[in-house]
Amino acid sequence: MIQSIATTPFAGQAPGTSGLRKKVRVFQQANYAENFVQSVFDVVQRSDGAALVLGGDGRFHNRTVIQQAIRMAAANGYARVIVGCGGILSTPAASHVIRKYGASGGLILSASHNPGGPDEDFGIKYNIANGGPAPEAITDAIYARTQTIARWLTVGTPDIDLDAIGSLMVSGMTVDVIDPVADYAELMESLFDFPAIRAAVAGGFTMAFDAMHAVTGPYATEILERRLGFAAGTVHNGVPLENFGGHHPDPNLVHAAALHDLMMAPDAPDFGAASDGDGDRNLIIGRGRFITPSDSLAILAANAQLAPGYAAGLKGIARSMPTSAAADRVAAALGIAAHETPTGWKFFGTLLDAGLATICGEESAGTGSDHIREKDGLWAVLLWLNILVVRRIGVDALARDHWARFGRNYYARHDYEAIDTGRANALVAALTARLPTLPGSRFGPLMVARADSFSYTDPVDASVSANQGLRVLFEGGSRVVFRLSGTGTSGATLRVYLERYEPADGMIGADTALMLAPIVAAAQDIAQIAAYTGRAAPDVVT
Ligand code: VG1
Ligand code: CO
Repeated sequence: MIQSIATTPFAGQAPGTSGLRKKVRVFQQANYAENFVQSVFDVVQRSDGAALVLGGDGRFHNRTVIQQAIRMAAANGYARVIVGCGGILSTPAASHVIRKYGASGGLILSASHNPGGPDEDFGIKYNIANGGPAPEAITDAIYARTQTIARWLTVGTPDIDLDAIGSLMVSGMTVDVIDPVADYAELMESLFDFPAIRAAVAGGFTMAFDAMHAVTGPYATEILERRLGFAAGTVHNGVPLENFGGHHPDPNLVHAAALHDLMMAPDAPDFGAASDGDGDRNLIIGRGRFITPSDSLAILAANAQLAPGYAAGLKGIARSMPTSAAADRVAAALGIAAHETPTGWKFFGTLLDAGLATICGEESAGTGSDHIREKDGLWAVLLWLNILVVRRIGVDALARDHWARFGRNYYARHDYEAIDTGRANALVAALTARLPTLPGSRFGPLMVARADSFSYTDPVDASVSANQGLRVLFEGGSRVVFRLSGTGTSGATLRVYLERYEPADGMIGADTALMLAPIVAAAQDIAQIAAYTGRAAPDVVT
């Protein structure tokens, strides 16, 4: 029996960079999650017999929304729901499951790298049939629907047993509770040289992986410890917790400080890595050497053909605009296209579907390929492992080798978190107004060559996305980019992206902070960050 529940719209249900993210308390309001899920179901295209994939990163409130979404899917005419056991699916695993089973789309319940728990964050994102995040045309339509919604549909069935693998019926709809790890692990085994990695491990190669008490724990334990033979205990914090142990599941040098300290010690393992709340980000760190995500993208692209899944070479490389240009140099050397998109994985989908790019990446620790349509944390870890063992080289040596060939893009991101929204908007407005006056201006040793607001025209579907970040480009290839985060849940977060290029015969072995100091000073001057934010220094430097 389908029940129609009357409701009224909530303000502010606009999906951001990656889905709708709000405080758990906001999501716990009556009708809040239901309104958003119903708006998705009202808007997205599907045929009779459509399947929906459902899973999340296991954070607090995950099970509640999963149970409700199953009832709502049944009431909205889905023939089948495929849900990860325990309500668990990492974002990359969900993307793969959507593609593998031909689902019409999926709901991924996650606020990704944001903290979890009753007083922290929750999120819902919708992915389309190609496995990727819904493009802006769809998220805009979903948002519009949330502003007019008057009812949501459900069936009055009890909660299902999410912890038993198998099939059952909910009001005429099939629900398949699947092993969340198996399909994904099989895909990874098809892409990478597991025998070569296993042999290196047997020969003494060691690593540490920090799952940050988030969703990748079970995936990493199965793949790294069971299938590749790394010692038990290689996976740290491998048990997913609803509040991620009280930490931010954000794999950067601030929140994965324990891994960083371990890897900087003289007796560190050969390789270190971490992943985020929903498993789509990665941190790569060697003994004594942190690899910036932008460098990781470039190094992976330059060596990808060493992995069986990429032996045929790459069709192109895509990166988000704030990501450093290191990958562009690799693309030029390989004679393939380099694409520059706005921030957010949803912009890579058309390029991947059209065969214009094979590998994509973002400076925010996201890397991935055309094997799915999301960024993929463990994929990046496995490609690194594959390259290291085939080349028989360490992380630091590989990075130095890369810079000696391509030059080095020194890079950092400064985040000013939870600042007043009005002040953040004022900073952006003032800077936008100032942009046309900047070319030809000198800031210390730096001369501004160009300044603009980044606008993107998708080469496949010709859709235009404007206002995607303010860029100040200096002569010689250095630059600073300013943009406001679209994933935060309190106030505004200003991100300042700093980059300096040194050619291969330049200073490629220097300290990043020293090399970027003139650009940091210029950024302060250009955007008046301290005056607008009231902050003397960023909250997070990555
Ligand atoms: C951030 C990153 C962006 C990433 C997005 C989702 O967005 O900058 O590169 O795609 O998070 O990542 P923003 O708008 O806050 O800068 V995840 O792993 O949190 O889904
Ligand atoms: Co994530």
